[in-house]
Amino acid sequence: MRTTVGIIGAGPAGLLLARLLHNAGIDSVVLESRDRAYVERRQRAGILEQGTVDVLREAGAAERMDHEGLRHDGIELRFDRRRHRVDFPALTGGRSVMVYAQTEVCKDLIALQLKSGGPLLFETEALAVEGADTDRPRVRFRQRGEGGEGGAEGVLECDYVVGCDGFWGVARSAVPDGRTFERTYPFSWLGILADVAPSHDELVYARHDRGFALLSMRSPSVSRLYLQVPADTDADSWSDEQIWDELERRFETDDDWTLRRGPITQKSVTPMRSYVHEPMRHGRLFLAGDAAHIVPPTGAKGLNLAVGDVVTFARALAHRTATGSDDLLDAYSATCLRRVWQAERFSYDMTTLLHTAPDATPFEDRLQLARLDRIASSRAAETDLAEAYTGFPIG
Ligand code: RFL
Ligand code: PHB
Repeated sequence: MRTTVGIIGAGPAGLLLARLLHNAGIDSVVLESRDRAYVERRQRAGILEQGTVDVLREAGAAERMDHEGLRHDGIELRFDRRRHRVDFPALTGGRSVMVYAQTEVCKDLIALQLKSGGPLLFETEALAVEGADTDRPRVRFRQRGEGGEGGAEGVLECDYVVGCDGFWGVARSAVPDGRTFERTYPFSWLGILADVAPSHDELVYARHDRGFALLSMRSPSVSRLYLQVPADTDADSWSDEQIWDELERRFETDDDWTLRRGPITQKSVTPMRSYVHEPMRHGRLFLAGDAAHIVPPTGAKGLNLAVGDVVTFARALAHRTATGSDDLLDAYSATCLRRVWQAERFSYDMTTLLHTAPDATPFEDRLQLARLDRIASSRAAETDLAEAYTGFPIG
């Protein structure tokens, strides 16, 4: 098999990249280790930045999002039983975000890819990237056989390989002499999906002495909620009733706001990590999305960073095709990392602003409240949050 761009991974990064390349007349092959149903069901991100929405529209992948997505003009911060709304358009010159689940973005991109006849091979696991520092990098892969056993091995020969294979993929290990920057947090998120209308029309980020809580949504009838829990928590150790009781406590206010309860349809625990691998390129192998960097979900940045990376790569390759110049490809890693570190900084700030660390001193607790109070009382501080939340420019 031979193609111009071999893409490993059919998460949002790999799928969007295939679409952008298709639109630029550049052929690609996507290899994905899981099956289609798994990729389409994996519950993850929910918030698209303004820039991500614009990219999906320009790519011709926004028809359903524009019908079903929910435009949000703000978020609520809740602390000390108080409520403070951050008004995005007023603070950022009109920017907002879109609530449209990652599962739906992936479904839309998969449908487009298959409709345009673009090769997208499910149940095909990349085993290794070879020859990244040559003109002909290769991806060795194995296609699952009948019944999930055995399977045939093959080689995909490429001009370029883009590793969009997430944090646990194989591409990153083919970038030698890299440097990693990492931080893990002593807590996780217990996330639930519930068949109940969201209790608020915007997201609520709550800081409470018992821990952080987040109210989000998937649609007008499906709520997505998260609770800060200790790092090694087993999701099944929480009964549904315990989850609702704890959410209720952490969202408590002095007014008559109430939390609606409903049947919980999914429960899972997500660890929290900050991670960056530098550089994001070795020869003709490029890393994009979670393969190169992870942020804790508090800032809602992961998917949006992945989008920025693949837009940067697609532009750089189109530039090379049009002009013969490698300039933008050579700048890829530095261009992406600048935006990545802004998102790392913001995600870290949001995480430490809102979570209670098990070893926090009373002094640090007070500082946290002072930081929240500052955002609630200073337009400059609030604008900083609103600009970062609605997104940093790509490129
Ligand atoms: P993905 O989505 O992990 O996709 C990687 C794909 O590669 C496949 N793969 C392989 N395929 C072939 N061969 C191999 N050897 C392979 N190894 C792996 C995998 O099966 C998979 O299909 O990475 P990508 O595309 O870079 O996308 C990144 C985003 O998924 C991630 O950053 C976000 O989900 C993070 N995130 C959020 N991001 C946001 O922008 N906004 C949010 O509101 C938000 N909330 C979240 C989140 C992540 C969460 N979890 C579960 C980590 C909330 C949560 C709870
Ligand atoms: C979500 O809806 O899954 C979500 C929203 C905002 C976040 C993280 C996750 O910061």
